[in-house]
Amino acid sequence: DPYSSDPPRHPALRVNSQKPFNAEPPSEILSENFITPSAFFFKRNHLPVPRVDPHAYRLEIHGLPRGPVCLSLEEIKTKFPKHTVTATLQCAGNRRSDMNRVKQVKGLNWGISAISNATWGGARLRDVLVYAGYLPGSSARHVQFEGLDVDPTGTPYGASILLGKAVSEEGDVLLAYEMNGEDLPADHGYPLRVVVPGVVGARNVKWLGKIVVSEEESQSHWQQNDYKGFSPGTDWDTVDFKTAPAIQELPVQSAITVPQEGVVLGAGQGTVTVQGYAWSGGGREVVRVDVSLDGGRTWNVARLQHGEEGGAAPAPPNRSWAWTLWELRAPLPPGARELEIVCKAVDSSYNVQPDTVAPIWNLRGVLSNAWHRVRVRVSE
Ligand code: MTE
Ligand code: MO
Repeated sequence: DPYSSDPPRHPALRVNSQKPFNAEPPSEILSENFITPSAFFFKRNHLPVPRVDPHAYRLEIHGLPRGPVCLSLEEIKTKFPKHTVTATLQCAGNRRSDMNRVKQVKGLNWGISAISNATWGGARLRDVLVYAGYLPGSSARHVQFEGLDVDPTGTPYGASILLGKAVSEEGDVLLAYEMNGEDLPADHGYPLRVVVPGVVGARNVKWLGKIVVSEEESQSHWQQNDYKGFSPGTDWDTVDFKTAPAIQELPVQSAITVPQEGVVLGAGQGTVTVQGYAWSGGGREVVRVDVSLDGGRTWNVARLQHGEEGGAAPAPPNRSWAWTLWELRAPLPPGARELEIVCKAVDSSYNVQPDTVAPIWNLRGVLSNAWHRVRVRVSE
């Protein structure tokens, strides 16, 4: 069993698939902590977790003038300044279950918790590429990553990002060896992973073994034939993956973590407290979250918690990599026996979420970011 050396996991995780291991935390845990504890951080593995000996570990870097370059873990930790970035990772398939309710899609049936926020520590990818000889003006456009996790044919997980993002001083792309102040856990890429803030989870390659600077995107299945968006009218008989770009930055997203669907609120309390998360890709800041208690007829503005309350410095413009937690306390509408709570976020480019999911349905169930709706009852 290639999965026999997978690490132990927290029993509270909701398991979507055991082999490979895919799981999300109970959603109310997400809004309890600005920084998601690593044990509860969602886990998305396509393959068995590779067990890597940190002393034998080497990172190979190809495609640059001084290359190929080979670095040990110790060299990555000592040759380059350590940089920390608080960044949210979201799987392209987060909230896929909403799309499944419209029409069946292909993929893991994620709820609203295939998203989490951590503080990552490591070397800047930019510094490592400059060390390997990167100079502006090269004809390369992409940085490809390969994991040490392999399928039964020996093919590794792979993905790529734009070179411009990788070398930008403001891109904050890390080769991370720490998550929340500790060594990366096995599930999250020990001993080294890429963290590409603002970019879909799939490009944040774990158990990083190789970097290739290239004129071409990664040729991996996951870059070429997966993680792309299509029209609701495209089905598996007609889809041509070459016609759509690989997902990089994700669209604006939000969801309600508290209360949960179907709970009964006590009318005697007089108020309702609604909590959730909001986030947008590309470093766009969440500037507002609107919450409705009546299915979207009337709206209230939620109070935003950007992370500064936890002592973090405010994010520089266009570098809002971390999510925003939010809360609304509002009087219960008099006489209401049922509430349809809805949330929607606005980002710094004034991008908004679509009100319903059917018009953005796609066969792979990615980019599911319609208004989130939760129905609750109010006791007599
Ligand atoms: N990297 C490798 N090597 N193998 C993988 O299966 N999964 C990707 C990405 N990096 C994956 C990977 C996907 S699809 C996502 S959403 C994120 O890792 C999940 O990161 P996490 O498990 O740390 O939450
Ligand atoms: Mo993902």
